[in-house]
Amino acid sequence: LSRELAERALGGSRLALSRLLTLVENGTAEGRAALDWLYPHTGRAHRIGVTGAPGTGKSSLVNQMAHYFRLPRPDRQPLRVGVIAVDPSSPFSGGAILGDRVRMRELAGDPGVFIRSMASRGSLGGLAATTSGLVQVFDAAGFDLVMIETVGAGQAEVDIARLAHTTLVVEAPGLGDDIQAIKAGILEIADILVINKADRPGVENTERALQNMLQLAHPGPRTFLHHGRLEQVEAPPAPTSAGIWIPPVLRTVATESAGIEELGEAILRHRRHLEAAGEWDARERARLQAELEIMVRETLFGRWEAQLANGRLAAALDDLAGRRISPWQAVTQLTEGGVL
Ligand SMILES: Nc1nc2c(ncn2[C@@H]2O[C@H](COP(=O)(O)OP(=O)(O)OP(=O)(O)O)[C@@H](O)[C@H]2O)c(=O)[nH]1
Ligand SMILES: [Mg+2]
Repeated sequence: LSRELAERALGGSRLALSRLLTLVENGTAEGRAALDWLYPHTGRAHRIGVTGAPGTGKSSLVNQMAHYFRLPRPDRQPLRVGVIAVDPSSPFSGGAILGDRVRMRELAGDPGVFIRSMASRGSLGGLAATTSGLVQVFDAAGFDLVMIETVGAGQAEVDIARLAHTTLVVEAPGLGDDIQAIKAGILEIADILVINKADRPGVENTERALQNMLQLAHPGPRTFLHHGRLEQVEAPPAPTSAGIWIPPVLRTVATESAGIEELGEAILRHRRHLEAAGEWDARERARLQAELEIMVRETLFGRWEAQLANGRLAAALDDLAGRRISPWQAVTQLTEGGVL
């Protein structure tokens, strides 16, 4: 079943793609088998993370960008765009936020855009791993760009941003969003900063605040710091002829399609930068290592949980709470007997 679905998804069937995404999202055995089969076909898609505080206009921007990348340009074919909205606080489809042209295209069955919402709750094997599986499906099915929208600035968003080659952090004037984002360290992961709702008052202040933060954050090889674990794997990349990427700060008004071309082109320019600087492969490797570690951890934990005799955990907790054993003694007790 999964092999057949995967073949049909590769062949361009939207129904097969949709079913496959569901199998993967639900963490089923068929989903896993399909991913095994699809994996050799992955590795080409440009993964773009879009994160920021609630209501800053991420979904509106994603829709506008999807539309922009579909336009034929003198220098390239229309690009195929997959979208994954992780735990959207406002539903993606059916809302007024969907650009009319994009929606019409969807209705007309444009195989070049596919939008998928995903609930974060109850995802098996961790949100980042599940999202990664969905991205692999889009990638194998030939989507050139996969945009991943996440809300907020917590660890989950940072983990998901690590999946991306290019991370957009979306801010809006006022509301102190910039301060929140800075607090959470989300700026560290930004490759492109977007000030959306630039039609609102206070845009200059937000821009100044972001520029100042960037200057503080920037000296030296901060591109290297971006996607986390890289530094533990290899030495910082020496500045190459491709130079160091300094995250641009761009203004947009998603509701009026303003600034979308500049944003779209900045995303594509970032890809070229990563490739020229050798960072595309370095990020890929760092991401694979991070994902592999997470998956091994989940697998071992699952095995440990499965073999645990009834009541053993409760008994150990009683002993811990009663100060009869220490936490490390509890770990030793609970893992002895060749769990792995
Ligand atoms: N004035 C103005 N309003 C905008 C702009 N972009 C989006 N909006 C409006 O802001 C509201 C939120 O937009 P969304 O695109 O849903 O924002 P979001 O960041 O995806 O929201 P969540 O996914 O719920 O966090 C909607 O009512 C949009 O119409 C903009 O550039 N200017
Ligand atoms: Mg949204």
